[in-house]
Amino acid sequence: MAILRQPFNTHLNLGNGVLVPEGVKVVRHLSDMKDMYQDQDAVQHLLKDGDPLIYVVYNVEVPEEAGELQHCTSIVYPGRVGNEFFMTKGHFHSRAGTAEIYLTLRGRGILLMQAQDGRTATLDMFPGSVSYILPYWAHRSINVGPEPLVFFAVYPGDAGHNYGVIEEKGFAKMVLAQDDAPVVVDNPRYACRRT
Ligand code: S6P
Ligand code: ZN
Repeated sequence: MAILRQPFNTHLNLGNGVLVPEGVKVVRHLSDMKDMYQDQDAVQHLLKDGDPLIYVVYNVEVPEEAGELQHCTSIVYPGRVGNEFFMTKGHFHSRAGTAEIYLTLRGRGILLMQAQDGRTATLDMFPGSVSYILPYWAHRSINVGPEPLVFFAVYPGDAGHNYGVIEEKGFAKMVLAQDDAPVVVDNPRYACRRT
């Protein structure tokens, strides 16, 4: 007999982004994404003193099926690797033609996006910003402020995550601190990796 499902609430702490129940928790340290940062000397230096926590995601458990809606909160901690701000790995969706919405609750961030043809776009993330990520665009969130960047995301149930392209090629742009302010610059390693 099929299990009858019931509508359900999850409690979102608007201050720190933690969900109760916390669902499936994903934790990423620097060692999980060390090749994604530009300054490899800075990576090694940081890893010698420990392995900084970069971000945590709390995912409400929902079937990965069409018609469902995945939803989760991400908390990207403040910090830098050299001059590069802490950031998420970034991904396309496995079902690439699926959009996503990010509602920022706390902190300051830059949402870096990239189309399959290499075009890029950025949006500012700030409390109350509702960012629409287009279908077919990869996306990465970068904390450019002094406190945790917290945002709530909703996306199709069967979207999935494709990390491979970004792990291999990176994004065409990167976000660096210049005099403590974020600047979006070309990623010099991106062109090399395309050949
Ligand atoms: C899922 C959505 C976010 C990210 C999260 C971590 O589609 O875009 O929940 O998964 O911010 O980023 P990443 O790139 O490590 O999955
Ligand atoms: Zn996504």
